[in-house]
Amino acid sequence: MIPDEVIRIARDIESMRIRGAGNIARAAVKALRITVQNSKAGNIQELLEELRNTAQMVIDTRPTAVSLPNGVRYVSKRVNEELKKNPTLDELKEIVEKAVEEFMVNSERAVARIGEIGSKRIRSGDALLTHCNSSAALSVILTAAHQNKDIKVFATETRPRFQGHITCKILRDAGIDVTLIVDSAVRLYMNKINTAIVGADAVSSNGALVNKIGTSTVALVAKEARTLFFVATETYKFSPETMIGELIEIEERDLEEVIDREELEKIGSPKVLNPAFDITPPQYIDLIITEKGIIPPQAAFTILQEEFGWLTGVKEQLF
Ligand code: RI2
Repeated sequence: MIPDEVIRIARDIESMRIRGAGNIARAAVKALRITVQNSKAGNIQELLEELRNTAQMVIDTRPTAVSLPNGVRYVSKRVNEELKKNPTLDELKEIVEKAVEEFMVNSERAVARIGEIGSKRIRSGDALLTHCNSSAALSVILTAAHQNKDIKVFATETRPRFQGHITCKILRDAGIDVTLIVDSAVRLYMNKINTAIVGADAVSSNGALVNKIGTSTVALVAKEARTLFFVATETYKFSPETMIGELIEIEERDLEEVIDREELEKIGSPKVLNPAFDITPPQYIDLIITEKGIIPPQAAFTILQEEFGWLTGVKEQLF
């Protein structure tokens, strides 16, 4: 039986009530803790089955964000190590709780570290542009502002969900000079921008970025205008599956996010596509700011190899 609270978390991730690649990973990992706390398992095998069910449920909510499986993997790896020591049921539960706590703390620390590292690349007087709402990208911008650097920020609306509004609110609350623009105005203002900075939902082994729909247009326009394009991301958003040739699935969301049914009928019911993400090739990315340091996109493979070793291509068993 999957606890109601876990089902609620899965629904909230799906509906984007909980959103942002980092936030959803933390919510998924928290769901594992809730599973253990509500467990009815009488033995270890039953507990592992409960954990597997929760893991599958949260991973399936949003197919693009690799932070979900990677967050779950973090906990699963600790459990698998512990299993070799023949733990009791209670000891195993304790390991899950500890691993969850560790993931929470480490992932929050990573965002702060990305801010410290990335802010060194922001100068006083810079005009920045950001797309969507990324806590990693905002960490860089907010840290630069805390260092009393005089910056202004252009924030795109980010149709269709308008996450740009959240970005504006956060930056305005921090007293930063922010201008909201429609997504299609990016080219008009790009010549005024020193650096465009965005987050990541996934980074592939060749350094390509998967991020909110419209990101690749921002990167293309930045390249053409000779504006720097930075990505701020924790290393757990790098996709190990891409090392063995898997493609990152682009989530297609409900058309009603784009247009309501009544209006759709009025305009003759055309087909509607609503991809949540797009792909920016590595040659459009100047650098990737991670908690481990600044890397060129070409170093993505090294990060993955360090984190996951050489994959065999055999799908690993979670829990
Ligand atoms: P942080 C978001 O996805 C955006 O695409 C954002 O750039 C990315 O997650 C990373 O966000 P969505 O949940 O983890 O809005 O940096 O679809 O907060």
